[in-house]
Amino acid sequence: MTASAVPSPRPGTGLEPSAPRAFPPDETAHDRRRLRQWFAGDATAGGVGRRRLLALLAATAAATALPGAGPARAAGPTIVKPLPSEWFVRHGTNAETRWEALRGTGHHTPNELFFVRNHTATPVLDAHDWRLRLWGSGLRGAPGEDRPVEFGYDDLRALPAVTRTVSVECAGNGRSHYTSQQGEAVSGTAWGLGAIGVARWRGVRLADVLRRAGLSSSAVDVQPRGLDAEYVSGGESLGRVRRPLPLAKALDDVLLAYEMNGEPLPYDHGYPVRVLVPSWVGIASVKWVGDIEVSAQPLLSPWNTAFYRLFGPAHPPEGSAPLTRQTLKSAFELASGATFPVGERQVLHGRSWSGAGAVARVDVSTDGGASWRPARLHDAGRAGTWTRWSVPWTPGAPGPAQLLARATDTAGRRQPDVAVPNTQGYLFDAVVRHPVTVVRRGRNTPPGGATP
Ligand SMILES: Nc1nc2c(c(=O)[nH]1)N[C@H]1C(S)=C(S)[C@@H](COP(=O)(O)O)O[C@H]1N2
Ligand SMILES: [Mo]
Repeated sequence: MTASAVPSPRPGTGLEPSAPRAFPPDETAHDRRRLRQWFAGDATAGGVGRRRLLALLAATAAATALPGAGPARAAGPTIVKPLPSEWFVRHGTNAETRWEALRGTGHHTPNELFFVRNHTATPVLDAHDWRLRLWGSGLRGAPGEDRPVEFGYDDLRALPAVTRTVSVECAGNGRSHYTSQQGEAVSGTAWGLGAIGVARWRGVRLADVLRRAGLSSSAVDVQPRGLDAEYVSGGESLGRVRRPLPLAKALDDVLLAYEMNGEPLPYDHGYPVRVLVPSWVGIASVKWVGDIEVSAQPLLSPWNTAFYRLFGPAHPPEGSAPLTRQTLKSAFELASGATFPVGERQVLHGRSWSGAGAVARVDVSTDGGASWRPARLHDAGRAGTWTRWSVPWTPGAPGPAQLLARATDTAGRRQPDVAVPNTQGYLFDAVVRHPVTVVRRGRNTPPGGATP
């Protein structure tokens, strides 16, 4: 199969490129129903007791027992691939890509450079004994976990394959800027802007697998679960990473991916198979998927209740609807504090992306936001992935300077100056002020794009 563009969203799914809201109406309405049924005792939270979930929610709203204050680091390496410090910033069990390391790479992030977000540690699995189990009340003839439908690795590889260029971005990407730019205390991994990567993923449509498994017309939620270790938060196990997806999204454009940039998935990115949910927060793209519950009742897990909702003064007490689409962001392919010789023409490079559509334009300021000029776009704008851009700059005077990039997307959103805060620091979307230093020319000029 040839590489295909991200398919244009279908009307009625809330995925239309013009959808102006951060949360598509389908998920908001779906979630309201889900919570109502939960409080009425008809929804299931798969192993986490109702009381525990309520406690987690209450604690989260009060910004106390949060995931950042959670598990002690597992002993031993939690990531398999090498993490040279020129490419990565380490954050506990996670590794963030350095933006300066993306300079000169193509549209797709090389697998070696792709960020890793692990709740625990990468499990090294064998594709030959791997099975994907589908079970639950939303399947015909498979009422329980005792009568699952199973697929082996070769079964999946025998199904029609699709290839798509899609980003994976953590909901917490940019989180540290809530603190550094806005003085907000937020919990969670202090990511810069490097918790995103774009790859060409190859796999099968989740819709094809669900239909082959005997999807029933009563199914409403689909919940993939990872084979990595149970996640422990506040001394208590929340079980293995899992998060419900509304059926409408599961049937729309979700993949079960087994290849990343033309190679089998690397161990750290979900080998042998991961879920890939285009345009949605990274947590939806469950790695090392081992089973998928297909449910006729709405499902809840800590990952769509206590985590991955917005809490805080600007949000409802029970939190926002579960996070779905990513926000709009821009980054320079530059180290923080990069130096440039005064009076020498530079070309600044960067990338912008949006979860609500394609990037329509990018404006750059090299004077701290006083004046702006349009960047030249190097990629045709496409939903689900980023757009590379560049802008020339001749630094005028020695001293500290701030570079800013501000994207506008095809849904009409523009990056604001200030992001609306939330206690867990999700979905940062404000323009980031990138600090650099302009230095006098001379023998001490450090390398940084200067041409002799
Ligand atoms: N099984 C499993 N899936 C997971 C996670 C995890 O810890 N375990 N982390 C999630 C989160 S929070 C993100 S942002 C993405 C990161 O994908 P990557 O590590 O391939 O970059 O995977 C998601 N899928
Ligand atoms: Mo994430």
